[in-house]
Amino acid sequence: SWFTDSMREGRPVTVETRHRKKVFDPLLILYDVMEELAESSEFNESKGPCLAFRRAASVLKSLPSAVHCLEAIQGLPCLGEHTKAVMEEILTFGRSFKVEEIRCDERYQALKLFTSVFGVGPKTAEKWYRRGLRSLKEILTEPNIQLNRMQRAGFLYYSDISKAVSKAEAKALGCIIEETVHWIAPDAILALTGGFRRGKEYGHDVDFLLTMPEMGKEEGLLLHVIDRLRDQGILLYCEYQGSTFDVSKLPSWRFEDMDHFQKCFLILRLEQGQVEGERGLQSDPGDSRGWRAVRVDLVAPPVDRYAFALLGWTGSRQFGRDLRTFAYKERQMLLDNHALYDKTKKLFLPATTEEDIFAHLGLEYVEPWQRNA
Ligand code: 8DG
Ligand code: MN
Ligand code: MN
Repeated sequence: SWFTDSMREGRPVTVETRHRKKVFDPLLILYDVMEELAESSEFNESKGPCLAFRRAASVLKSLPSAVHCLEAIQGLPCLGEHTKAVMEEILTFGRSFKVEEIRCDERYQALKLFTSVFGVGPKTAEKWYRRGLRSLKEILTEPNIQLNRMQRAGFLYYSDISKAVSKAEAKALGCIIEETVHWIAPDAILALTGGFRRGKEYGHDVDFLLTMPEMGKEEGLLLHVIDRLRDQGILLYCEYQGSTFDVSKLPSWRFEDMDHFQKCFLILRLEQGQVEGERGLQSDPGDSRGWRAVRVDLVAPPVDRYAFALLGWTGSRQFGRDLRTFAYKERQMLLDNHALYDKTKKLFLPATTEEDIFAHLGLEYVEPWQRNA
């Protein structure tokens, strides 16, 4: 089917596979430490160190096998003295005291907990922490806290949307979205993006891109899709954002935040019976309601930007960052989710496929499953 075709591009990810083995793997511990250090720097608004830790984590993720001595990580890029010191600690003591200190930190714990709620960013989390709040229950019972609509949905569906989405669940959602989109517009173009396109087994949401073959026809599509999902009774929450895309703007290679395409962040109701392999099975015996809430992102770029949007939304975030940096530093080109601009020739380089973009950059095509940096 359509979903299986999208997934065929996917392959298993080494670090994910390793996470499921319960053996002592210093590299895996180091990877987790680097991710936590990155998150902790993010809370402290230390952007430089945060990116350095993320790059280090990304390099570690790409290493294929277990490492049992420090020499094995010598000479690798993006691994500084700090990383090596942590690795030495892990190899000697089996753990890192530095990261354990961070894990015990009250502020870190609170910010991590608060930002795990859909709709709560570091700023809101910090505000709550400063008010002396420490638990989700305290947030919900504190009379002076005003939650916005997104945060209310985040709390309402907290346990469901903090649970990982499986590939089978993503596939079931893919069928629902496809049926809905093609019921409205049979010629609509739909693609699975995000982690599942990269072949990941689990994700925190399911991401899709949709457009129409004729320019401008995509404009009304997303709102139609939302209406149709509501009519089917499966729309639990919808945050819609209209397009703010400006064709004359140069792409920004340091692009980090939201792109300007029309999009929506949804929470959908997924019936357990629609998930392959779970028919008649009860995944959680305590939970008999037979459905779960899942986060879904839909993005609708105009068709002439489709390839750029697909490349950007397929991620990973780190891969996107690395590619944009490469374009800028090595090719004097500006790349983001909307366009590619050649600074030397002073012109926009059009693309209809991801292959076109890699070709413009003078790179060989990189398969989605190879973009798990
Ligand atoms: P996951 O859901 O499995 O946890 O991972 P993911 O699929 O890689 O992450 P994601 O947060 O769902 O985002 C998918 C990709 O889209 C990610 O690599 C970064 C990219 N991306 C953009 N723009 C935006 C945006 O505005 N919001 C989000 N959340 N992601 C964006 O290019
Ligand atoms: Mn995703
Ligand atoms: Mn997403």
